[in-house]
Amino acid sequence: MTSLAQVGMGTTLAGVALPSPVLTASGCSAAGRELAPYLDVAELGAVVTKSVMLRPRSGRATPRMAETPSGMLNSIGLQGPGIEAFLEHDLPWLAARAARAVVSIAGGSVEEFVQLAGRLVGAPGVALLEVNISCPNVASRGQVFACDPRAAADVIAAVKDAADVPVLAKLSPDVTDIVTIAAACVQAGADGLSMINTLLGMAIDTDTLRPILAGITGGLSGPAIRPVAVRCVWQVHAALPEVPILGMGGIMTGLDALQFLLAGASAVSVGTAVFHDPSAPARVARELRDALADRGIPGVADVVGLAHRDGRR
Ligand code: RRO
Repeated sequence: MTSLAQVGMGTTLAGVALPSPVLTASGCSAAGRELAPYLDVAELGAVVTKSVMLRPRSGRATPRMAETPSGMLNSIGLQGPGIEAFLEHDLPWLAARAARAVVSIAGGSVEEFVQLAGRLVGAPGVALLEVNISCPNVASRGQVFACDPRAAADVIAAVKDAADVPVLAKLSPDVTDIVTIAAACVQAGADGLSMINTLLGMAIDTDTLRPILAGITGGLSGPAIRPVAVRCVWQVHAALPEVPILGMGGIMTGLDALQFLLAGASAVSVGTAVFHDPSAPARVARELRDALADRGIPGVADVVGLAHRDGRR
């Protein structure tokens, strides 16, 4: 038995030391302020901010959220204040609280991603960039760079040139072979991978006889997608065992987080869970620590990829 106090919760993600392996997930708690009444943002591994674009954006028409069995659909469409307001209001708020920021950036072209990365050079408190090449709620699938290895690599290589912190590529599960996309991003210079973004889904209202979301399709998240996410982390870790992974997709409990670590993630993001429990990232970290102690496991570093140990594929 390992005592609770003895469990090492620190982890390293793409060369960055984090005090906890549990982070927020992009898009689910803006830039962290909403969570402040419920947890100490500095105790999280990091706050992963909502994808920011160059300019302010109002997003898609409403309704843009819908509940589904064990999950939810969103069709937000990259609503946000734009990079200048983000730099003025959001990052300083996190830095003042000694929270680490993983800044998610999204662009419509390689050039937009490069400009965003450039604006973030030297910004206070930025630990990593998460390059969102996988937003499902865009006008055309051609804009989902993560669905094509070449397009994904072009974005990542350009961001790497412009950035002054390690870069994670955020991948989509909506591809034939996620390992091909992961390998292309790593080849292009990604320091790590975030997986997974939401799955493209839709729901139809059987009273109005119309799609529920104004945008028709949306991104599916929550426990419904957890087995898909664990499978993606497993496949990529098996193929690229040295590549750091930030895992996410339907994590509600410490045991869910443990699954991702066992599959090969070095840290995890908690997203959809905060909609009904805003303290979820802190609670998941406590539950994970308890689970490690119960199993006599000294620390997070001892379980990363452990489920692969007998070579079963
Ligand atoms: O803003 C969104 O609609 C959105 C984004 Br950027 C994303 O990456 N994933 C998602 O499910 N929704």
